Amino acid sequence: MAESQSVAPYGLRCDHRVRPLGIDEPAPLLSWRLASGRRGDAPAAYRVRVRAEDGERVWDTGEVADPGAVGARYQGRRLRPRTRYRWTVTVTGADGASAERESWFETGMMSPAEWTASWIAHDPSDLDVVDAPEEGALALTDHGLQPAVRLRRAFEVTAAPVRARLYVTARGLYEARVNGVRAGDAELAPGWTDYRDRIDYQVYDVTDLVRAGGNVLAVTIADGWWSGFVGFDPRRSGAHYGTFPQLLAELHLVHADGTSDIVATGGDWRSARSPIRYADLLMGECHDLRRETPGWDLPGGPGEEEDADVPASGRWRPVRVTGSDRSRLTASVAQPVRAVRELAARSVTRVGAERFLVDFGQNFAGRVRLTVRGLARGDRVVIRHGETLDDDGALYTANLRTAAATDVLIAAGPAETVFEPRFTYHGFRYAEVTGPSTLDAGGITGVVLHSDTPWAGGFTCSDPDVNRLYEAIGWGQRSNFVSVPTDCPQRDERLGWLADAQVFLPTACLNADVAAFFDGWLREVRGAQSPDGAFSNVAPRLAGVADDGAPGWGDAGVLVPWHLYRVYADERFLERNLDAMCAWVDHVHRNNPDLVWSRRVGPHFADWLAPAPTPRDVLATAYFAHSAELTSRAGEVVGEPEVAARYGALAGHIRKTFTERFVTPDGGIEGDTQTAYLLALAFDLLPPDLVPGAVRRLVELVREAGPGLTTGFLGVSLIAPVLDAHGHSDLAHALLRRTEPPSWLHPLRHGATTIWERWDGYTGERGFQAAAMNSFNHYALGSIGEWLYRGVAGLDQAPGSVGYREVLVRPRPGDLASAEASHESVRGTVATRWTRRDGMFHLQVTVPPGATATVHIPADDPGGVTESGVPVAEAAGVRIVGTEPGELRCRTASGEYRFTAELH
Ligand code: RAM
Repeated sequence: MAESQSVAPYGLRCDHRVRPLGIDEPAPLLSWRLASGRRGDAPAAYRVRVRAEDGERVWDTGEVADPGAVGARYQGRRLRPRTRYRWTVTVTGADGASAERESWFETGMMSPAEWTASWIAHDPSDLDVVDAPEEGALALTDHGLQPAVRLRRAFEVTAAPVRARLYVTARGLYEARVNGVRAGDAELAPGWTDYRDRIDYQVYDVTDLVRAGGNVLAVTIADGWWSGFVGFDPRRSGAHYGTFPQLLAELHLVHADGTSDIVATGGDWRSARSPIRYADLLMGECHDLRRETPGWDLPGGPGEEEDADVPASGRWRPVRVTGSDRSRLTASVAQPVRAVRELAARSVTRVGAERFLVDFGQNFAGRVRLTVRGLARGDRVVIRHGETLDDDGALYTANLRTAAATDVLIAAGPAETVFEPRFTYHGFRYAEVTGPSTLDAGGITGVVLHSDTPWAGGFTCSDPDVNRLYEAIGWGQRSNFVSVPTDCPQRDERLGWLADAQVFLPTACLNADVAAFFDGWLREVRGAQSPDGAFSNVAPRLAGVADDGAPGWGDAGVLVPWHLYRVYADERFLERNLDAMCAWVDHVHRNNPDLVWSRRVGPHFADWLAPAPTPRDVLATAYFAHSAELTSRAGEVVGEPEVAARYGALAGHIRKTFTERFVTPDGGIEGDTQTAYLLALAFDLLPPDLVPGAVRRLVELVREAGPGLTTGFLGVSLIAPVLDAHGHSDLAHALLRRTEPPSWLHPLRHGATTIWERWDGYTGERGFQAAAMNSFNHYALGSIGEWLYRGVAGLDQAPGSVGYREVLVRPRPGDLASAEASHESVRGTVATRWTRRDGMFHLQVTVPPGATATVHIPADDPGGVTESGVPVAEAAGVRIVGTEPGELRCRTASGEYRFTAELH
């Protein structure tokens, strides 16, 4: 087969991950991106072939003529558990040339019946519970903190296996080792799910770690979300799912002769308390290095024999078997949390005899790695974390509420010691280190943790402030995509709030490939739905935050799958969620038969933290209409015409009610707030004749405010897109560049490196907002990121398009000199770049193979626009589709285009 110079697949993924281990899905999606160096290239057909590792051909699609395809759902022979499958995709271009790429995926256990392991734990009566550190003024009513424990099992093999896989999870958090070497690089595994319903397990390839002779599988487990502190409810602050951590693991060894062995957790394991005196996600972690027992994770290490000389605290004993319920185990579908990058200390300042203040220059989620020497045995090093400094330059921790966020090291002696907590993370920019007599910048590093969703976007423009805003938005995403999308990483909260996720999702999807991450989280959203159809406010659901979903919060259960479908062109987002979407809309409808959503509104957060409150019924009813509409569209996509018709009709009725109840004949909306108009316009609630009046009033309100915004969490995500869609991108730019609060640039003027929870988290006049709710790392207000790509840089997809099949390029230069954005879409790279110089506008566009683009080129003289130096009318792959004053519109095939227009 001739390797083509034209269209070729790359970026092969299975269920949105690259070469995943542990696929439990019986029909995973095999997908690829497309690239080509030639303009106008398009795929004509694809062929996918899958073989099991023994060579058996399990699937061959044959040549499928489908120029739109960038993936195929597996429909071959039934996949076997714990098996590697190699697959190839061959893409044939319209020119007849073809190119092939190969990848693999490996199945997991696929069924609970495949497991043999039992849950094991260290005898909980041997766990000495300590009080959490006092910093943070804890009300420890229901539990204290307990040590992490170690569990181990020695085993012999006669010859090194040809393959070894560790299938492992915990009720709690685990870190597994084979012969002293860590298995994989997942952090905070198995991640947070509602453990009552689902517990994720992970799979690691440990073939290189198992050897002939004696081996040890050794695992440390800690409380984590299972039995540690989670959330903010003082009556239910911790131990939400259980009271002590437990482990379940199976090591599968496959030998050269085809036989296999399993080393599974069970009564033959031994356990001991670890030197980690406690480890908690909110409170922090304490390592007592005096209790370290080197070699505990190696063959022949402690634990093999009863050792009467070892103090009780470190004695190894038989584990307790706590059960064998494997029915809730599912392979994790998302990328794990990883230590993704490291930040050097920007400065280390001595602030006391043995006290230092470290600035990492960036607010983030993670922890520090500290190297110290010269400490006496028993000396303590205490590391406190904070997002900012108070007006006296001291670490500010009041906004952490009860989260102590304090790590402690107890030294064993003067030798150099490296300390990095394992089972906690904090949201911070600054660390205060008390204990060592010296500390320099080389001795401390910031370790950034987040769900390792591949970064897929970029944006820069000629305004450095806007670039800093973009960076802050990205850091908000990194800091809060930690196993689930959280509101904030620092205080005693860190919950998967639905509205925050919903408003930020479009930005998140442009920044990174979050398909697998949200696929995982949507299981929690569905799992948290009440029997009568109410989505929740947080997912995973948590006692204490268990009311019905509020308008805009619960609706995320509809909006999120819909948006993911549009970005990732994977219909399963709708198939898997459609029933839940219908149940949600039915629930709201059942309780509000008059179609004004005023009952069962949960804690009605309205337009949370908005400077101007929008009437609750207006906001709720707008969301009701929108959810009904999207449910209808979802029904249409997945081939449920009855659903499409029923919810489509309902949406129409709600829109009518909305207009009758809340809209005046000239397009004025009850409450007369920016958000009221934004919701009505964004969700298409108004009859066409009322739209101009509503837009006019919105524009007045924005102008009257400064121009400025008076929106909260919900309204803010709509303001720039709606203004832009109605011809007022100039105002969107004015809001973007505004520096007085409320604005995005105001926090940056006060040193922000992430997005704040509140527009006025800190002001020059008033100082800090109330500490009870003042996060400096909340991504919700960062939803403007979407418009940086779609508006400023002009990188978008057409309204009806799915998976960037129809790219829309419509830059909004404002008075900027340049901007550029790129996005690694499911189809391939989409990119725009424009500059404005000497009265000329240069626009470069990249369209992936198989896609087309509609390009709007701002031009004083639309007739004079050129592409790569020739008049557009003569350019290959370009067709003029419209000329308006100040703009030329054309359609392009795939490839790269360089337009030039006169623009003064
Ligand atoms: C706050 C959270 C979250 C928001 C809810 C309503 O506590 O920070 O961001 O969605 O309240």
